[in-house]
Amino acid sequence: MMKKARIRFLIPRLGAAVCSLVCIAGIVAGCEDRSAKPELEAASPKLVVATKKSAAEINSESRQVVFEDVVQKVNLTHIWPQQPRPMRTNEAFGCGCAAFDFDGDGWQDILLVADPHPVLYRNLEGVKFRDVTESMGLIRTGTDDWTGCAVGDYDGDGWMDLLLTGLHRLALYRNLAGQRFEETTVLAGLDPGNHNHWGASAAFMDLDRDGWLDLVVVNYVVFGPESKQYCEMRPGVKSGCPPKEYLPDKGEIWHNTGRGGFELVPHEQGMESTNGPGLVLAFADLDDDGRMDFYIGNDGENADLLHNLGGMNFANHGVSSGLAFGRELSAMAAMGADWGDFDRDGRLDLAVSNFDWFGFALFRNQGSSSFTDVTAPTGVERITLSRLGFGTNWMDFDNDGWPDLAFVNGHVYENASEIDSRSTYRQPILLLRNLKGKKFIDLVPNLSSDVGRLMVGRGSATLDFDNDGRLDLIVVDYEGPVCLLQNRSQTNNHWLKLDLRGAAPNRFAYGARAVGKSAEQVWISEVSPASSYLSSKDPRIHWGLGSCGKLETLTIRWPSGREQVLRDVVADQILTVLEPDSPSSD
Ligand SMILES: [Ca+2]
Ligand SMILES: [Ca+2]
Ligand SMILES: [Ca+2]
Ligand SMILES: [Ca+2]
Repeated sequence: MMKKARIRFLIPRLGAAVCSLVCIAGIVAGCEDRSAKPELEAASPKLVVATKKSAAEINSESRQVVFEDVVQKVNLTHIWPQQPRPMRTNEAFGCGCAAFDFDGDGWQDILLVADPHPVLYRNLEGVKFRDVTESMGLIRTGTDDWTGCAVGDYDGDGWMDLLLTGLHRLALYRNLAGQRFEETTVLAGLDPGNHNHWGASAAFMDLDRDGWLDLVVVNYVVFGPESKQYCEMRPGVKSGCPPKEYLPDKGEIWHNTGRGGFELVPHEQGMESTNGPGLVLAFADLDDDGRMDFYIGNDGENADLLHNLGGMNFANHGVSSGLAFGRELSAMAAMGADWGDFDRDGRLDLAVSNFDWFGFALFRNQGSSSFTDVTAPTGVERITLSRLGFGTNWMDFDNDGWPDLAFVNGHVYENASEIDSRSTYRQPILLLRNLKGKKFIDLVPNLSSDVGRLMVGRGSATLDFDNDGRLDLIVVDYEGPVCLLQNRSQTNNHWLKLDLRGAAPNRFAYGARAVGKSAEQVWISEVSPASSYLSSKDPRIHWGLGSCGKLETLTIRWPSGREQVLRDVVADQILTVLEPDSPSSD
């Protein structure tokens, strides 16, 4: 029995931007062959032909994609200061950023991790941002070495809460109805000193399916004032030390008690089996059992894949899954990671960034928790070889349905060129266009110079800050101004954005899976904002639909296990779907 879905359409709130795209879309029904359709010309792509491809080829591949750094226009004023020279590892580590809607007005706000405190910008309807750090209670004094951030509604009150990680620091903030953040670290059973761990990426996710968001914090190495501070990678060239100089640290899993706090899950239930030094984690339900599994990227050691066995027990399938190593079975320096179905076979694949001269990695999901390294055949190895990558995000630049890939880059040694003459400290980002799941090409050489500026790239997060159906990207330049790449691509392609709202206490439906189908095409995403490096993205699911004006079916598997099927879902809207309150809704 089909129960009526409780759906709200947000379009009337979103103003002219969305309306104009809807108007461009016109009247459509399902997917048609759009090969004969005229394409709109891009606004002002500055074409510089820098590869062996013909100018015509480059032109046709990149003309739709236009990004512009709009920080000045929208009043994002933060600048990260220059770090000391020589630079120690903790000074090169960098920081993350987050996109989330802290005040529940439908517009994604931006948080930048910084010292001595983060900077929070309220999004004023996609036009401007206003610094609300002080009025929201996030000012701190005398503390530095903040690194990452995680976002999630840990107390189930419908407001997004915030966690900050750092070197021997941790801070949990409860969101008081979008009016103020109140620090609850100690109250929630967490340690403001992070038990002397060097915290890196962290994430909220309901791991035992009780509805309450648990917390995973990935830790880096054992490091303190007594540790070796500087190394000479070449005689006379002083820099921070590689992780091998220190003991690797392991992460922690914290179970949400449902009574306002967390308790540590014993290490032998999972984290004991991981390798460290941890940098990043990313969730996906790989065996389809409704329990979220997660990848942990380590620095110079095998990566881990924690398979969720239920009851807060985990088994490490890193090696058997094929995700533990990069090229030539060597461990990666896995800084950034993100799941996305690049070949559109209905299975989530994994992209991972890496140190320079090794190539990043793209792992194709073969099913049964088994992965194949397709970095070389897809062209990703050649494109990424000279880069040292951090932030990693799947994002469909042009809404053609094929998830594209953004990598944010910058070396860890400010004197990198003195250590290896081929290396550079500041590097441009990579915007890799996905050519139908077979090849990737970098569009940055063909985009304007503000997009390809050299930076000390670290964290990054996708978001649609202006709610126009085109995914934008926020980027940390750790020694420079924040970068917000507004997507101004001109295309006739359709899109759909899903804002899933689960039953309490997991009100933002973390761990939900959405599968869209139309004719032979499939789209799959899971609600899991933790990704990239030290960062948290816009939690709404965004799909480019190409020529599809509607989805024949949209199946949502809620974290509770309920499945809901919506039919004939029209494109070009931000669709809020509320979890039905009775079981077996379809
Ligand atoms: Ca907001
Ligand atoms: Ca909350
Ligand atoms: Ca796939
Ligand atoms: Ca946008």
